[in-house]
Amino acid sequence: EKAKWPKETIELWERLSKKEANDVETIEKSIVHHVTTTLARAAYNMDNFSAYQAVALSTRDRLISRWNETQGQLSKVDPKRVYYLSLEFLLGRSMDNALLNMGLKDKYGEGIKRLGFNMEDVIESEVDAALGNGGLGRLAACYMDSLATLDYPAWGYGLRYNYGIFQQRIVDGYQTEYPDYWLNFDNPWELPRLDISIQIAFGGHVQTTQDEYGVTRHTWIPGSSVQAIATENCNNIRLWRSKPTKAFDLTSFNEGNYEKSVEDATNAEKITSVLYPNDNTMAGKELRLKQQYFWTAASLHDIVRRFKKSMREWSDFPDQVAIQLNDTHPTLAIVELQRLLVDEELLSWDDAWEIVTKTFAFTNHTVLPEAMEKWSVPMFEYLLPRHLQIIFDINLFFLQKVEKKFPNDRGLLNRMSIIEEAQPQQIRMAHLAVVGSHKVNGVAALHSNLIKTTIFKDFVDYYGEDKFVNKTNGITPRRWLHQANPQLSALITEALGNDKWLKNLSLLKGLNAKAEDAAFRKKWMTIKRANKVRLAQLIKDRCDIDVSPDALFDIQVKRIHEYKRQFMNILAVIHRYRTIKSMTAAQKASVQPRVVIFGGKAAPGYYIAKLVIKLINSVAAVVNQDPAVGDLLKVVFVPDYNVSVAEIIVPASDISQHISTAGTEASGTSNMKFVLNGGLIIGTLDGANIEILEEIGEDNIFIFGCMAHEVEDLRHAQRYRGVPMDPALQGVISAIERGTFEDPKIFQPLISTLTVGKDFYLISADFASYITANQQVDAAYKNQEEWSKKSIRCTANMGKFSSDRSVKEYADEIWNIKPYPVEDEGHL
Ligand code: F55
Repeated sequence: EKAKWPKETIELWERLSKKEANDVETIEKSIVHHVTTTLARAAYNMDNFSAYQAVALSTRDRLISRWNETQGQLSKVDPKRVYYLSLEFLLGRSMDNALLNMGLKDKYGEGIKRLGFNMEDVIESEVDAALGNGGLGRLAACYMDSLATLDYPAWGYGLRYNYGIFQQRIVDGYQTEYPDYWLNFDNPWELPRLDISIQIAFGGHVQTTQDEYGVTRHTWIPGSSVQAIATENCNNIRLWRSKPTKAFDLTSFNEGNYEKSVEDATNAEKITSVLYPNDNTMAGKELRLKQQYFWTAASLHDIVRRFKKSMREWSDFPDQVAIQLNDTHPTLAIVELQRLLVDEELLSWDDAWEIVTKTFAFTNHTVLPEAMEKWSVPMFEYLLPRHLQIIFDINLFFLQKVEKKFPNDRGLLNRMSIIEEAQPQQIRMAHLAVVGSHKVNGVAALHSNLIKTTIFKDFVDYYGEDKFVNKTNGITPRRWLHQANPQLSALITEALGNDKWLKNLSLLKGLNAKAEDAAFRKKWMTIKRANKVRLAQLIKDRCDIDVSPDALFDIQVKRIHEYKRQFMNILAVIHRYRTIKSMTAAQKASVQPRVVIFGGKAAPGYYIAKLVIKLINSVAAVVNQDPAVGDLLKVVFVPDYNVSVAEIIVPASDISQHISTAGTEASGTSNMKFVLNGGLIIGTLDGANIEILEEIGEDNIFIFGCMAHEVEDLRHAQRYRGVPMDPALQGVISAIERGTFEDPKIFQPLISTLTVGKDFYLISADFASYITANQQVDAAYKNQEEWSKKSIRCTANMGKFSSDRSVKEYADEIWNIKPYPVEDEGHL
């Protein structure tokens, strides 16, 4: 149409769509414009929150115009794209990040100050987008940041939950959960795409017919349907929400059943109501399966619609589309694409299956058996009858090929089958994901090797080694250093002469030389102290506990889980407490003061994890008010740990704890965040700790405990040879049982997990070396000059752990996609 316009019209559009200028006055005008029009408020009834809304809307205007330009240019090139399917995107706040990425934070800060507000308070008014549980969801957010930064053509697909991960409050030492209704006030970071709406079907039955050539065709006749509506954010994430379908409303309504039609509508909206709060455990709920199908079907429909615009052959699909499965949660996408190609596009099974397997790749995040997704066949059949048939066919053809390669091995077929022969039968989603993908990856070197020798061993024998690769996780330095630790970021930029390190993190190596510079070390440690003061204030505000920023800050923040061993940490704290209590005044004088900080949520149904939180709080209550201890030891549980709290905590640590039983933590990513910010870590030889050790060197990390290959023998010895409990640990347990911390009856179920022969996570086996490692930390911290060198060398050698590196490896070795830098045309 543009071609038909007269010259004047085109010129008018071009003149009026020039980008807004970046001077403070223009910025102020746009803020005030949003206050007076979009928000319909006036200066005299403004508060921090409305200031936030106005700054957010103004920021969004600028983001949208840049983003539009990118999308417009990309759609002309139509390159191969990657689609990152994740049920979780743990984004946190957006405004600070967006302003920093556009290089406009200072200008906006100045403008908002002149308008009578303080930028830090305005930033604090934003609520977190907490659509994730922990590491897996935050990884997806970091990857979206890197994909955008590196100009890869990529879309994230997820669900727009009305309720994110629950808010945690501590009542009488116990965790209580509150709904996180994050959309209470409009969300300025999303754009409703009411034009993008798809019908998603459920239930019903399958009709089998012969076509004119005598070929059997299957048609799914659904029993009900809901609508999927898209919302988009400027980070290329498309989130679906469910709505009742018009047609469906009418059916019940016309039958004169008003109540039923309202009930159906409510059920439709339920699908995207709430994020399931379990990490590393499988709930098996019908609503969760509905979520998974709703989301994968909507996303695939959207992907296929975009592909069809290009009028290519179906066989070109894998050259245009790569789909990454973030864990097994989106595995139904494999089945849905096969169904679309065979039932609706009428491709042959084999042609379709070749397209499917070339398109998908699968990331595994755990080896814990309780986390493996399985769906009961009867429930699945009721919701998705045609998909069940397809899964049985995929399994049949797969097992026939296995039988051909390894004949007469019933055991092997049983182990590899997608269907577990239980009562009732179960669908093993991890097996389906492996069979339907061309690449399977783990998230750290140790973990990628472990999956090849344990859960997927038979599949490696069958497919060969090449299908199974490693992609060590990474984190975005834009949020986790530049945004969270602005002072350290500025010092690094000053030291290196520019800020190129932000997009090429290996340049941090240049800081190694600075470790020898006493003046630089002083600046470095002054910033660490300022960050500790900031955290001490948060602890005062949230817990009303006074902690000294001169003490060693020792931090363990992550989801509460037995395998992560927060229990072992608090047991060692009790040991420390008892040691201090037994000391003379002279002995106490040489004790290194320590503040032990915990944070993290327990899944609401995870009884033992919740007891660990209670124990931490009971210990804190006793220790913190014991005059015999004073400032030598403080214990803090920071409630409601989330991304924005992490942004305060991470820069403030002297030491952080990553102490999972070897072989259980697939990677860990907070370990990377702490070390990048100059915090040392104490950890086991597990997950990415091993690779961090390789990068920063053994002088800059405190390693203890057994190795992954020793775990099996240790468990066996414990169980069958009755290895006695570690004596120091025994002393600690006795103290709890004597009632040192509240009524010991409360903690009996927790203590029982340590019974000889049942200590599955090997707390007793690792306890002595854990205590020793903590003593080494105290000793090392006494020498502040040497400690500061270690701290600088930590940051200097963390380049590998940028999510830019991870994403580039995925792009080159799995997705086969290239970046498309977009030129800035200076137009909206
Ligand atoms: C959420 C839901 C289900 Cl059903 C299962 C697992 C989860 C979940 O949150 N998992 C998770 O966070 N896994 C973690 O992934 C990180 C990123 O790869 C790893 O660093 C971490 O080791 C792993 O536990």
